[in-house]
Amino acid sequence: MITLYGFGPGFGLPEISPFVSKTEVQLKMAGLSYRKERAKPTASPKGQLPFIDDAGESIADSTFIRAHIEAKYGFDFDAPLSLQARAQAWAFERMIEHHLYWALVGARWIDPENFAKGPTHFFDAAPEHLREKLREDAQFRVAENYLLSGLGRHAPDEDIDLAVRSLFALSVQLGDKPFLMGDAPCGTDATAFGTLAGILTPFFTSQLRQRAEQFGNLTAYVDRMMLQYYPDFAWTPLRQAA
Ligand SMILES: N[C@@H](CCC(=O)N[C@@H](CS)C(=O)NCC(=O)O)C(=O)O
Repeated sequence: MITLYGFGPGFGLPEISPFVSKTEVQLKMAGLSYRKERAKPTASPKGQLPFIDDAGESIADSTFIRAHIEAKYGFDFDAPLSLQARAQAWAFERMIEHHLYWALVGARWIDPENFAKGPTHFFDAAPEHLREKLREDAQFRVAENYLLSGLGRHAPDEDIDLAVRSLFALSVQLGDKPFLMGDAPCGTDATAFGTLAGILTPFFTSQLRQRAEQFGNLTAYVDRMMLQYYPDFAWTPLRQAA
């Protein structure tokens, strides 16, 4: 049995981390049974979540977990795709994980109101005399990474404008197809879903979310994916909420 280690539900989402969501959806796509446990990133061999334990073997990083599933269980996430479409799906995945994801991080961690509403609560169980310091240190570390990502170097409106270019690219790629690369889901759909749902969750208010909501096909896509992979989760469809 596979154990998936993640953060768990929160922020109006079945899983708060886009990367853990990606892996969870890929486990579902592959039809593998798994159980899920909460863990701290420090418990992971690579210091980040997700990681999995598969019969005593520990695998960290969502992309290596995917490779493990493909190798061990013979499941090809991109089975219907041509070689060129596989290359495009990989490029979109890199755009989502290395660009769009950072805009989500900025909206959650740098925006003071969203930080107070969300990530600050990661430290609620810490001893009171340490709590505020732990919060400040974590926010500082994330702000540093945001800067290093490149997106955090721009003025607040500029980073959103850049992120919107990636949203536009995704929206154009999706068009009126059910999934990013066609009629069937592929591995990158799990990635896109994790990050888009994280941006669009009604839990946080942000300029990024407002701009993302303008892409009607992306909101409908998140609603569809949520229904398909988390049918029991209490998600108010974005189209209905708008
Ligand atoms: N490349 C990694 C990225 C994972 C990642 O960034 N995880 C974040 C949560 S979304 C994390 O654990 N952050 C904690 C940290 O970096 O200390 C993957 O694909 O799994």
